[in-house]
Amino acid sequence: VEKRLGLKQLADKVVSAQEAAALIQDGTVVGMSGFTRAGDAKVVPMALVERAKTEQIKIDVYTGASLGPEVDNHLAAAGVINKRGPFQGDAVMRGLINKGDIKYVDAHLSHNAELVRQGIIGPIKHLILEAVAITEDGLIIPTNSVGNSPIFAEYAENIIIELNISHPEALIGIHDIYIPGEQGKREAIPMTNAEQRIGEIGIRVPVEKIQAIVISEEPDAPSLIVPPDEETQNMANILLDFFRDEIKAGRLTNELMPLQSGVGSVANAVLDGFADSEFENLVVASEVLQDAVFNLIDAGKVRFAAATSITLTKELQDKVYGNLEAYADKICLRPQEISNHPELIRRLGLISINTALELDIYGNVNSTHVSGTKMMNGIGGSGDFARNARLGIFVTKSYAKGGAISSIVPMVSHVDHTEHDVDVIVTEQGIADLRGLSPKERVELIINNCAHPDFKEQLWDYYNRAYEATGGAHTPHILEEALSWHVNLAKNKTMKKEVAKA
Ligand code: 0RQ
Repeated sequence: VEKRLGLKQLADKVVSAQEAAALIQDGTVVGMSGFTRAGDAKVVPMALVERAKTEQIKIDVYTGASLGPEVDNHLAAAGVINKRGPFQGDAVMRGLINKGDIKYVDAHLSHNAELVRQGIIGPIKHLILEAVAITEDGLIIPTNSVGNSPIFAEYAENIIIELNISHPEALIGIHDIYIPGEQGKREAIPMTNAEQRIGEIGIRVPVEKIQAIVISEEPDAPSLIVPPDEETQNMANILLDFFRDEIKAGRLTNELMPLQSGVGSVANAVLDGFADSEFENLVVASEVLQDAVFNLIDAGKVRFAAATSITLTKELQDKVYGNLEAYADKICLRPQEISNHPELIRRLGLISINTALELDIYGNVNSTHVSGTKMMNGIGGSGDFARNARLGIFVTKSYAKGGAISSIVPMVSHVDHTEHDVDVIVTEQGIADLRGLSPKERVELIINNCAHPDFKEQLWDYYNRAYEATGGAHTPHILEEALSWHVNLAKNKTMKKEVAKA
């Protein structure tokens, strides 16, 4: 502990998790560190769960992104969370959101910091921040994620540190903390390639803001992704062929452009597909580094990877954290405001790969709402990237729930990424390159190349009748019928219907 607590004057701030949790006040806004189950505040929230057994306490919780079971499961189930933002990915939390018990503010992850600056999120009474060390000169070194912690630290009234001594000391030096100033007075962000370091290795805060320090040894909850299967492997192959065509067309080189890949099993599998390819010297400029990125570093394919968090399965956690020194000069963790900054995504020319729940025949994408009403996880950073990337790619299997659901529908039941933000769609069936195409030109590619064979005829039937009914309008729809596939699903547990043969 002494080695990790460089600022000796803080030694008398060390308290138990219970004592720290007692500082949190009912009805306040609390920021917490953590991004996709990495670098989460853990022991103080669990002490709050205990406290809630004998006392009514409700708080608004803002984080980087989704947290592990301590917050998004246990703290939620204990009834402590009034409002949650900006991202979650937990079955218990999701259930409470969809029951109306928790208010959820699902937001672009790059926007949060500006909302804090403007006082829309706040006033933040406490920040609970997991750190691997506090240096002699007062820098707080975060653990496996940075997320929104720097902006929360700037605006929070009080900071509670969870000094987690189970994280390797080799994390010190991996972070690059740069905070843009006030809008209107701000300089351009001084980064012209993704490998540059532009900030400090930790978060600088006035020492008097540190109210308490709790020593912790809780590891991060491992990621829950499942290994690639035949279909995700196929999607990866389709995407790699697309990149080869882009090289032939002179738009990309063998090093591609910096890659962003979203959360989840599909996105991870797609990235894994690079392992046996000819692409090399790749740079990853993403939000989350999942297993695949470290496998690609090991395979000598990725030369540098920057993100705002590292989220690994148990197996990879042991491998990577047990040998972090070997990766130290190849990885970098930044605030999510920087990893997801539109200015940088556009300047660096990112290739972004995110996952859709469903998409429609014109290319609008729903990434968040099951059948238009029930929240799944949230938009996360997918919108930050899709809109501003050089190439905005969406991947999804063409079907869900054993084939009862078509991921390609006449009209999406909720829009996260409009047709204007979606360049390329990949399913296990094939690819639709929508760039430069008008809505009616897209239909053919999306249905013929990407839809599941079970639903192609039904999609064409809808489109042809919509075309007739609107006299070939810019975006043909039969409004009474556009969402009928979702209605059918609710009533009959399937989107399939008998198509009348002409
Ligand atoms: O549910 O496991 O109960 O069967 O949705 O679907 O196919 O396992 O895909 O794990 O990659 O998640 C969009 C949710 C995909 C995720 C989403 C059901 C399906 C399954 C999961 P079951 P898969 P994944 C950067 C980027 C938004 C945030 C984002 C996500 C479950 O990728 O949250 O991109 N993205 N952030 O059965 C009903 C459909 C369905 C469906 C799939 N059409 N209708 N259910 N499912 N399609 C990271 C961050 O921002 C932090």
